[in-house]
Amino acid sequence: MKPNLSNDITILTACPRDCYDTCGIVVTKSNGEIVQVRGDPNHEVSRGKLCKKCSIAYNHEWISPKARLTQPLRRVGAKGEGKFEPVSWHVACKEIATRLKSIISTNGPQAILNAHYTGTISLLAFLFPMRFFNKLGATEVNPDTICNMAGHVALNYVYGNSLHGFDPRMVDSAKCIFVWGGNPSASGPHVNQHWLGEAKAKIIVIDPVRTETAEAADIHLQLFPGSDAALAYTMLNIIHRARLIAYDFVKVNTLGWEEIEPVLADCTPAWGEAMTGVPAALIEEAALIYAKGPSLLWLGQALQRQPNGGNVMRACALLPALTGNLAKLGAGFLYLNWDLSQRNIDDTYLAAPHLSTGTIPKISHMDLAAYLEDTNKSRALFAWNINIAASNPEQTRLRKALAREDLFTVVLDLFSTDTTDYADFILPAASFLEFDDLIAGYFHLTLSAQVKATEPIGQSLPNQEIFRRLAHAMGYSEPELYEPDDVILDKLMQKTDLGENFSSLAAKGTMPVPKEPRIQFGDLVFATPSGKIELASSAAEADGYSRIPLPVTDQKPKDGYLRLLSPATSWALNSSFGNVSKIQSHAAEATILMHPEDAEERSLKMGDDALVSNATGHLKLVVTTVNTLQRGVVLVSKGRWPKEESQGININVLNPGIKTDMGESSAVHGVEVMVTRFES
Ligand SMILES: Nc1nc2c(c(=O)[nH]1)N[C@H]1C(S)=C(S)[C@@H](COP(=O)(O)OP(=O)(O)OC[C@H]3O[C@@H](n4cnc5c(=O)[nH]c(N)nc54)[C@H](O)[C@@H]3O)O[C@H]1N2
Ligand SMILES: Nc1nc2c(c(=O)[nH]1)N[C@H]1C(S)=C(S)[C@@H](COP(=O)(O)OP(=O)(O)OC[C@H]3O[C@@H](n4cnc5c(=O)[nH]c(N)nc54)[C@H](O)[C@@H]3O)O[C@H]1N2
Ligand code: SF4
Ligand SMILES: [Mo]
Repeated sequence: MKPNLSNDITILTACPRDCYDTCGIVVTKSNGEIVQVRGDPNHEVSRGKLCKKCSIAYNHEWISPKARLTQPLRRVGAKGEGKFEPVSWHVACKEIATRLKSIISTNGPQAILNAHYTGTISLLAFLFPMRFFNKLGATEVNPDTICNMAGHVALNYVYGNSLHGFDPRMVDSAKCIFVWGGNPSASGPHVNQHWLGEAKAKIIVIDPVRTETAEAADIHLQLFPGSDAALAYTMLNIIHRARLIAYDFVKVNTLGWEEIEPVLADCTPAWGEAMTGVPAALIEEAALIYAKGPSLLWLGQALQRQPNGGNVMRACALLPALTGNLAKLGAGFLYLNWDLSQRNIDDTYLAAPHLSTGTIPKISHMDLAAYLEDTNKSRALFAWNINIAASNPEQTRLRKALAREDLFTVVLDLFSTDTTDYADFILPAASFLEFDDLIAGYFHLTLSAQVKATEPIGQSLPNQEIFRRLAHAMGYSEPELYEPDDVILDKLMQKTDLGENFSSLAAKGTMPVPKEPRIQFGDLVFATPSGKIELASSAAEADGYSRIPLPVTDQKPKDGYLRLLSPATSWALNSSFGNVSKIQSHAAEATILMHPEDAEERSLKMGDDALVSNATGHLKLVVTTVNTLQRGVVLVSKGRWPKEESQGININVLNPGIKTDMGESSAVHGVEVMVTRFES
């Protein structure tokens, strides 16, 4: 429907997807119906345009009662068959509570697993349900282990903080920006186009793939995957020889330089070239530009999705400290800007950990399949804000475990996904267009109002309301479990010091928080054991790691194997939008990108069917030869829905769930595969 401007009303809101952009949105309504969802022209990030995937999805499937889940459903068929009957909220909550109580009395609450992540990052829908799980005492599947835990652990050893990045508003003061292991051309399209694209600084991209971001950069260091620590050390060797180590800064603010310095001698440019595949002269050029600064270092999340991801992150994190590119204008590093306390938002208040009577047990997503197949370890599973059957490793093993008749499974989602197909109860979640909330950006330091533009579709409810109802059915009495949204939003707004309440923020859409740009670590206080930047870390050593990061690389793939990267694509947001029909037609068939010589060596050419396999699984993919990849590396984008594919599986069927060196996190870019001709 085209908007009819005379009767239209517009509502400002924002996008709560797990994305660097956090776009401002204008929703246009005509005669009570949403007729258009588009970018807010006055929003600094979106500037009137959403990304292509959201422009399509938010104007189609996301507002369509036909596409959405509209009522609670109870399983009638076999597990995984996807057959359900509608039931009332009352019946669903009552039966779920009865099962949970019986499991708690026979097996204890830790036999209930709570899997959740960032399907939406609006604060209430993301954090309020934790109040219920804290009270329940369920085992938490440690959320960040599917994404970025190794990086958090590593940066905490060095700086005592991983969530407090540079303030992107300082970009004009920077002379150099490193984008290391991130691809904003897919994963943050507006940050890529505007923030990076308009920066006056020299842009240096470090990525094994010539992405659009790399293509547009001043320098692209196309290294072998997993060789980043060696590259960082080579840069430090160059910087050291050029006398660009910031000794004054290092002396006062860091610990362990005397342990790093002797290691640098062997990390010569020639050695670096051999270890990383990047020409020595290019490493030299990039290192000197960075060291002279002021420089910003963006540490992408892919950087740590490798077997040695924690070590890589610690090695890269040496650069700002040793060159003094920190604690001043135009300098610093950013992993995620998601320290909510910077915005005076108290996540402890939102999640209420005090409701748990003991310590909440945690497991890694890398162990989820193993836990779910073991009746001693799991009797029930909750999955909300997450689509494990599409996005978790060990897809075949996981789905077999999810098919266990006696695994009581409750899934909350907007759509009927591969994961909801395994549920005993599906609970329909309301979308971000259907309830008020707050969104904190994780790149830009912003706070946005997520504003209810319409009633929830059908009987769907926001996550937080679903867990209020479940708390009631469980007979819980703690008032925290029932605190209403508007009361929480008011309390949160009062504490932000913005001088706004929810409605006044809603009228503005998005505000910068803090109001003035801030310098990262401006007070030079670091939350490490010593209070300094720990280049060498006794805490890491006590945890069984080396005291300093090591100049090592991953082993090259075994004979005949290729390194598989499966990063973000601009057509999907993780698995979200895998069901959107217009996107499916654009994204066409699932392909594997490869270097033409790797293809030829395997008697494959453009358009051929290839069998991609390893010990974990196999998958047929269409070959696309490209000159953006180096030899030995293949790429398959993440985000397709298994049930929308002719083979009923996606790339995670090949993902063995290798753990990173730190944080038991996903080393998904460390997977190795064989590629051969597909013979039917
Ligand atoms: N091969 C490979 N696999 C990967 C990755 C990779 O790089 N390669 N990346 C990994 C990473 S980094 C991540 S973060 C994971 C994430 O992977 P997914 O779990 O697929 O993440 P999303 O698509 O963000 O969201 C999950 C679900 O949340 C639902 N949702 C949206 N809003 C709401 C809501 O308000 N309430 C509820 N209950 N549900 C909602 C969406 O419909 C969607 O089905 O995938 C991991 N998997
Ligand atoms: N459109 C879109 N946006 C997204 C997502 C999405 O699925 N689609 N997912 C969201 C989520 S959950 C996350 S976590 C972020 C992730 O977004 P990013 O932080 O950008 O991470 P990835 O998409 O995993 O990979 C980014 C780049 O890292 C490169 N890379 C792989 N291995 C290595 C390596 O060993 N060294 C180096 N230097 N680079 C390497 C890949 O080639 C790729 O180009 O994006 C978010 N935004
Ligand atoms: S997914 Fe990212 S780019 Fe797309 S609308 Fe949402 S915030 Fe903007
Ligand atoms: Mo992620």
